[in-house]
Amino acid sequence: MLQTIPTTPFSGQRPGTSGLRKKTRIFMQPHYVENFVQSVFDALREISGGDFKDKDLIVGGDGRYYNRVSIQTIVRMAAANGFRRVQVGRGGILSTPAMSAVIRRRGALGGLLLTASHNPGGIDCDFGIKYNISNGGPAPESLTELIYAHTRKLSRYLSLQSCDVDLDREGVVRVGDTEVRIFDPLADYTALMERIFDFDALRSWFHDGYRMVFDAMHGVTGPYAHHILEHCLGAPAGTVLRGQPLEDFGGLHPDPNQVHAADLVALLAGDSAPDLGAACDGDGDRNMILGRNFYVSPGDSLAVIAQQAAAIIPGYRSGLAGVARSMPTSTAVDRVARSLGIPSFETPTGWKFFGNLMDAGMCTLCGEESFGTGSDHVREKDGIWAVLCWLSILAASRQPLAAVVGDHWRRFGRSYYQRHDFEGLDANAAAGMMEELRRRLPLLVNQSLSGSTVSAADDFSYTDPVDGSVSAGQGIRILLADGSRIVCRLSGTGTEGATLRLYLEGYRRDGGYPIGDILDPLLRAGLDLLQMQARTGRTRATVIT
Ligand code: VG1
Ligand code: CO
Repeated sequence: MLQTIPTTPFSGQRPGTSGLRKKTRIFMQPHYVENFVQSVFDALREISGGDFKDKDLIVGGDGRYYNRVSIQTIVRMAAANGFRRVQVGRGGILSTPAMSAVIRRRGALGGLLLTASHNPGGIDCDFGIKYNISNGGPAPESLTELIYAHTRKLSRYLSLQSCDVDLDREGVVRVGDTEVRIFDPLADYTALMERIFDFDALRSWFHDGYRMVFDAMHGVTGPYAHHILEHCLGAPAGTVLRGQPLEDFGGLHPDPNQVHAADLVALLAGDSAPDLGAACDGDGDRNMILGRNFYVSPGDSLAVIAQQAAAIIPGYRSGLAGVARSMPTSTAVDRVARSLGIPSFETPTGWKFFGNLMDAGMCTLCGEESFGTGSDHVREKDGIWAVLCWLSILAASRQPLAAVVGDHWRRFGRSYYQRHDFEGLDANAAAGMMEELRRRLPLLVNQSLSGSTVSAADDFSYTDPVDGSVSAGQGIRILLADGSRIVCRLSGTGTEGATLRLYLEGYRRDGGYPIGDILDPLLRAGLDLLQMQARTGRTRATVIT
């Protein structure tokens, strides 16, 4: 029976860098999920002017606490809102890149993803919902702002009375007039990977005795990695660590970086280290790549993949149309683009800004410094895909990973790179610090800084070359004459206080310097400019990656 349930708006339901992310208990308030989901549906209806009777909605999540409850709510609401079909990943599971692949392959209107990505999960941790559009990518800002506008004026939502759907049994059931299909969350994604990569070549790498470990961090990639690496590619059992998705990620922070995946870093530094180490985040869109005693920075990873893809990965044999990176991401890929004679785009932070470029055929590969790498095979960053790229690189070269990156540096030089995160800052203090620096930017130009001179200082504003939309206030960047950069911005994914990210990049022809020699002076300059200690009492970052 259809129900129209009266409700009142919640404040703060504005999607951030990647969907709506809050403490789980906030989502657990009565009507909270319902209000947001109804606002998504109302916004979609406003845009299309039509109904959903010939439309499919895909639903899935990273397996965190409150995933299953939210999915049942969404199924009932989607039925009440008149969708033709709702397709749900078995067990409520879908990685972010798999969601993107499924939406595209099945011609769905879009999908709702239950995830707070790399944020910890559990009743006292974080939860999130994001909507992806029919190209498979995150909703663009025009849509997220429209959704937000609806959350502020919502007065009712639609649902219907029906029992829970069995999420663990594949097949078709009906909820109201809507068909609900529970499908295998691995199939579409695996098929896509088989189309892009030379699975025989990867199999032979394992067959010849090379070894890797993959740390799924108890996130959503466990089942994908077990299936693709161990089942399809013949990697021995035990290649995948922490492969079972857990509602609280085993109490860990499912964030693949040197800090939160320190175990894996230690494993790769040990005596019997494998040839390749990799980890993905909670929802499977981030990746970290390690060689024996060697860490590949995300900017270098993107650059090396861009340089080699056409030669060694069948899916890119016809070459790359262009590459893109978010503004704070290292400029390493720009040098590769120049040598390939292809354009390189600089976008604001967040994968949603790559979508238009890829849809328009202007860019094939893209990446972010935050362990995100991907291509136009989907419209999200893709952790397992990145791992398969590196497997392809190693299978082709048969060299240690460190040698591959060393060769790259010898040819292109090296962008020394670090991000310093200052987490849990007082929100007003953080905003004030940014505001004050923004005000002083014009005065910095031509001043000497960190052994060089400031050649430009601005607050990054992006004009989308496809639709002309403008996104301003996307982060402060201070460019030095020697090619170094200091960038800072406030995070849009945190759920507590404010996080300030300070990004440092220094370029040298020689790849062999200790990283601190190049970046420490830039760090000091950045902290001084921000007046970090005076304004927040902090002298050191919470997390350095
Ligand atoms: C962070 C990263 C950004 C990434 C976003 C979503 O955003 O810096 O590069 O796109 O997370 O990634 P912010 O606004 O906190 O800096 V994920 O894996 O959380 O979807
Ligand atoms: Co993620």
